[in-house]
Amino acid sequence: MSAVTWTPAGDGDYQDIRYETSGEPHAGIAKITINRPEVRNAFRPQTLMEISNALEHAREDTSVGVVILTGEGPLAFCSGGDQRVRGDTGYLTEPGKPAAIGRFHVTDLQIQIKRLPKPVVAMVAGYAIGGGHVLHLVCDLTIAADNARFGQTGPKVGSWDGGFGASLLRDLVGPKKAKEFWLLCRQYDAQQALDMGLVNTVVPLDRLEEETVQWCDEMLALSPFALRLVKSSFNAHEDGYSGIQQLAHDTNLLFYASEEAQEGREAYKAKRAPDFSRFPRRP
Ligand code: S0N
Repeated sequence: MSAVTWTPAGDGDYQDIRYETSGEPHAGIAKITINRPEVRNAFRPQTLMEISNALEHAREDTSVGVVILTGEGPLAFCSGGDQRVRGDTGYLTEPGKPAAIGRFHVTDLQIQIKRLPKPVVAMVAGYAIGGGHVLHLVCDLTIAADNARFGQTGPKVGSWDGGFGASLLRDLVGPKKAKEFWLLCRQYDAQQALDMGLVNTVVPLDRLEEETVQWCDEMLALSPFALRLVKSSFNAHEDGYSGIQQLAHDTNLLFYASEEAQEGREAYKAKRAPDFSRFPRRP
């Protein structure tokens, strides 16, 4: 496969991430890299706000069809919440200020990844641990390097993610194994992760990006609207009314292109009664 040329994109002044898009012959991919290798790519609120901003760019950019989420370097995808800025009421944007109010910025980001109408692929080298493990869970696909290690540490560090961290993990590996993750806080290697259905494939570390880009290229050759609907179909039952809303609004997008919908719009603008008589009442 020919090498990928990555070009910085988005707002360009990120501190904690890199946001890049691919050039020909692999155009159509946006890559978000958590760039805090000194802490195994742990995220602080700033990191999460920047990933969120980059995802919004990827969503709005009609040349982008697939997003890769990854971590800088071979040692970690992400080691979860940066424990140095964990306050008494969540994670702090102004660490050191005794009165600072924290929150979980990661909640919104997890939902944003799940609802993004383009596939998101986790490209995992090294550790995907704690909240970093949950980030790969919410991605649509996971390509793992052979040095990848997966696990939850919550009960070790006095926390847990009973939302996606429990439910999506249970969906993927079954309830007994998911409880093992959380109740024992063990780590699992890439082959174990593949065997339990936690990742899509495992490749040698030096082929990780090549393989991930190949999977992206395959998706980019497919119908973008069909991929959008496939993703929202998987999401529909998990996301309650919001999931159904996404599917429903996607059907609106298609219906707007029809003469039947346009008759309603044109009649309103012309201040006349709409005439739907020429449209079939489908069996
Ligand atoms: C990743 C691990 C296994 C890597 O081990 P390794 O390779 O031996 O490296 P270390 O020497 O341990 O680490 C290198 C340097 O990086 C720092 N560092 C690593 N991880 C973190 C981190 N998460 N926060 C801050 N610093 C980190 C090390 O301290 C070391 O620094 P120096 O060189 O200065 O000593 C290993 O590092 C490890 O186990 N890390 C901790 C993993 C962990 O427990 N993460 C937090 C788990 N919790 C969450 O992620 C919760 C996230 C969250 O936001 C949330 C979401 C929903 C609901 C609740 C929560 C919640 O927080 O409660």
